[in-house]
Amino acid sequence: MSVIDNAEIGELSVLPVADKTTSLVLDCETACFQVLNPLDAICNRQREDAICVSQLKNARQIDQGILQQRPDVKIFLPFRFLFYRPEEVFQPQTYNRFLVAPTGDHVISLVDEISFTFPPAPPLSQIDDIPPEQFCNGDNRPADCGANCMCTHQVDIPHNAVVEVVLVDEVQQPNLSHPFHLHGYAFNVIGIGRSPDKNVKKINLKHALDLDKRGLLNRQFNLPPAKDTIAVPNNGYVIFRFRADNPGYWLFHCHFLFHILIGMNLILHVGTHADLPPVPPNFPRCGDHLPPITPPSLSLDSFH
Ligand SMILES: [Cu+2]
Repeated sequence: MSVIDNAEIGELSVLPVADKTTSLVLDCETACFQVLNPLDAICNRQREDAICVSQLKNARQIDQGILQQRPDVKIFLPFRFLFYRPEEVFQPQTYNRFLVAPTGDHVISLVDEISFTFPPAPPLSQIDDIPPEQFCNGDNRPADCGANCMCTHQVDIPHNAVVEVVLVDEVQQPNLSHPFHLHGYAFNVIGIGRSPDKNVKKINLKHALDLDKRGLLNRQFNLPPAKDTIAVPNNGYVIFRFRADNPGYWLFHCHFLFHILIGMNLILHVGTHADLPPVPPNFPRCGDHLPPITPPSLSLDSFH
């Protein structure tokens, strides 16, 4: 097989080498190419011109713990955009970050209703330089955190736990699949799909939880493939699992750079500091170097 990889958008086209002969090309006018992860995928249905990652089989043996019925930790992560009104963006004496979408909308991103902000120092080597109140997650939101809740989103995971993550696309932009990437691990893709309920036009966290409770999230345990990046079908979901055997602070984020900048990230914190090697002597240190915010002087003196 030869493979055409459109890595930037996470698509992979698979072309059989044998089809290079003229007769075969003529024979396979309808289904010569199979696209991996089509933007309009409904992965729990077979089709001739496309396959999903969840329909691939792993060539290696799978950790049996991954295949057990119930994972040790299950994390639902819905993600969406939050639309700003102009007066919310331009607040005096603030550095407000936002993305201007092709529609002209000013947006930030939320994962589990939190917009990620990077910590002022690296947690791996300078955890004592980060105020504990900087960290948050869906169960521990800062008091008075508004609709654009900004903090360092971190989910704590016990060392060696079997973890299941369910990503739910609440952005629902047609022809846009957010490619989520996890540092530190390859995970097994257990399921990709969209709601089987025809009456539900838009999936959300509540509906995904309900489907899960009713056993209607699509999961398959026959040699689930290993990946470290997965495209979430728009208006759909992805389920993956991994064994948390690599302690540390691992960034998990959409791989569109402009989505990283507006908060479509979080940290999966595996284990404790006792599981980490000591920081080497004289290891370089850094901070955020954020300059003070001062209002511009309007006096004429500033022009001379
Ligand atoms: Cu994204």
